[in-house]
Amino acid sequence: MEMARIGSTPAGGVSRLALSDEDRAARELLRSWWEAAGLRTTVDELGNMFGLRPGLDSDAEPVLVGSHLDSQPTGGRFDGALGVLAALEVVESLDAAGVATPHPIEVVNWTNEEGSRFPPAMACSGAFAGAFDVDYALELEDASGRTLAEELTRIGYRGARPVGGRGIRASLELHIEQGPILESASKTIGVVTGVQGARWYNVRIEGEATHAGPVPMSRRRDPVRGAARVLDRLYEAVRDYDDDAHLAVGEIGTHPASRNTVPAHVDFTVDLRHPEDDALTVLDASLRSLVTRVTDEMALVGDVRQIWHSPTVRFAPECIGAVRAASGALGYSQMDVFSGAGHDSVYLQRICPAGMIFVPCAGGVSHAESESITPEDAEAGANVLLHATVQLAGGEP
Ligand code: HGY
Ligand code: MN
Ligand code: MN
Repeated sequence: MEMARIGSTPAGGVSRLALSDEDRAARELLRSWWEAAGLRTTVDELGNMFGLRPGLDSDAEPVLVGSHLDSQPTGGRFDGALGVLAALEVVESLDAAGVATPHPIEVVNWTNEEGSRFPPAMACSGAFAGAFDVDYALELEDASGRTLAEELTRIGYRGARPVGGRGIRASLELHIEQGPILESASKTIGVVTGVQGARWYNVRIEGEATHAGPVPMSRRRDPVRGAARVLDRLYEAVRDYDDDAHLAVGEIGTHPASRNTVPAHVDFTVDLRHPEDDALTVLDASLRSLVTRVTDEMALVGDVRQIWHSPTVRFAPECIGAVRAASGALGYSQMDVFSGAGHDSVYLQRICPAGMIFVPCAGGVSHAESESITPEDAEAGANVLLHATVQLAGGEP
């Protein structure tokens, strides 16, 4: 709740866009809590923050436990923050219990998980895992043209530590489900088996700017009509594909944006998701072909650029097992869940055994200011995170 005061919105959510002043304040508060817990804080070149709790074997590879503090523009108080703060709770609980683990434990706050301000999502955990070059991430731009590098420097988080390139024993992340499955099934713990695939696009429909009044409708090349037809057909194509196909159009913009000028072009984003990669391949082709068909029939010009492809990921059986065992030993109701939302753990699975724990969120709502969880579910998630972390760090759960 104290963290949620940073970037808090009147409607009860948070707005803490990556590398904003609010993100900096959240990072400073987290660092103060980490240091009070005796953790040594390091920051890498992409602003990823690490707090090290030494293990009995100082040469052993660390278990990473964390999530992200950046939020959507009108985000919720728990998306990301629950996992970062539960990781701190794990360290504090181990210290209070006087428990040491063979492997070190490193708590983490990943930069720009959301990819809302600096698309694509998870680019900084992706660079840590070697999926992107560090320079690619540094050069990501926000809508005003500011780069991730400039903003890291501005808030004082362009660290010295190299990004990734080191051995990791395993990683765990506690997160709210951000969907309705656990709540509908009245289960407390989601044992996350994997994450569905995602493809992000920037689409431009080009027409011809003209006066909103005199020009006969038949002589206009209005890109808004084209975009509307593309979107209508795209929603139908996704609906007709199957119930696991997901589409969101989060940003739409006209240029110029003036009420009495027919725009020259319309830009919009497309977020396609599906648990099966080959389904996304088919939907990619559908998007491209319907943009071509609509723009041909309306004498417009279309451009479809894919800016991100995150393939479907299955988490490590070892981590799934540790989460399942911890949840069982603690007596929580549990079920396997395949994640509909993307997470930094998607990229960590490329370099180490990764796993996630879900807890329910009210109504399955997230990426909205009304996002909420119960303290009991937060505690259950943190307890499972604690015991699964100890197991993966070589201790006795
Ligand atoms: O887009 C996602 O799934 C994540 O919330 N960044
Ligand atoms: Mn998240
Ligand atoms: Mn999110």
